[in-house]
Amino acid sequence: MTFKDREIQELQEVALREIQAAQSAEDLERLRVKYLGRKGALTQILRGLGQLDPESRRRAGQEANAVKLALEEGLEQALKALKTAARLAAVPAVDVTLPGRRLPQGRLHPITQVNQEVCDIFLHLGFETVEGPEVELDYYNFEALNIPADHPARDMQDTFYFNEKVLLRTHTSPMQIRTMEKRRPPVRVIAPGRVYRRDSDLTHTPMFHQVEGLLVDKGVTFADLKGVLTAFVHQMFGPEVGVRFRPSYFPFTEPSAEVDIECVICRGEGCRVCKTTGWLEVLGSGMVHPAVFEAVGYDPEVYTGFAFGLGIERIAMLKYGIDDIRLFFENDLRFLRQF
Ligand code: 2NL
Repeated sequence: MTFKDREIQELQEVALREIQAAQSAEDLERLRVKYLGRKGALTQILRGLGQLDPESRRRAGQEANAVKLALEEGLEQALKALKTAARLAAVPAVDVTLPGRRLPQGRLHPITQVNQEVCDIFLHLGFETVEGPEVELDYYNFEALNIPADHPARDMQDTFYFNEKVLLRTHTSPMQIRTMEKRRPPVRVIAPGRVYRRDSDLTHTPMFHQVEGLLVDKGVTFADLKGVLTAFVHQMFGPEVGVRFRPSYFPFTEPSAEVDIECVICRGEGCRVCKTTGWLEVLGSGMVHPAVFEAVGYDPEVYTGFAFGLGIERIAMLKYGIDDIRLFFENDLRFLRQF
């Protein structure tokens, strides 16, 4: 190795060490000028090659060109490393002691809660749940329930029609008709679901939730109706709450009765909510009309049964003392979070 070769190699070692140590892009630019610039160290060496013999000049020239490439490469890598370091330094440090962000906790809608509560009580009394379509045939919603086309009860339950035969169900009774068509007694079912009526004010919405129940067997009497519905009311509102059965009328039951509970607001004293009567209506009921049994092919001389229907929104309003049914459907979290 000639003196020149060693000088070139030493220059490379020193230059690379300085490049490694550079702290900024400006440092690197200074080093580039220092070694590779027009008056730079390597350039000086290359200029001095003219004095060497041809063989030495060729070797030293190759060597110097390799060093030039190595330094260029070293400068480029160092600049890249500096840029990466700067980017990482700009990211704020993670404070691992900070508490995590809490996810907001959801809950069941009050209507869903009350619906589950009602169904649970009847499941424990031996009833089974059946569910079915909200778009129904006029036959199942009215005709089979002893409400012919000219019946005044149709007006009370006016609904939304798709055409003459197809409508949105006004109660979940159609599911009970469908169940009786498919099974022989004993039948013990409840039918929860959405129902629709052309109605809208403080206590009525065009869509609401209903649970209907039906029990059919040989020898079922009005005493069974009273026993089951009293048990339900005591489970739902408390065993100390008074219950009364008041005569009423439905086309699909005979006799019919509405079930009242002692006013949960005034405890029977008389107030605005119970309109000074001391009683609140919570459900409708009755012994299944023989015409309904005939429609599904049950012999009314052999079988008797009772049925009932209640509105979930109404039960929820009484239970929680809510005076406007529309609150359930506005999806205001300040309201919904209370349940
Ligand atoms: C109410 C009253 C009631 C029924 C629903 C019923 C069903 C069949 C046969 C006979 Cl398949 N009756 N259901 C009976 C009496 C009352 O609902 O006020 N609902 C909100």
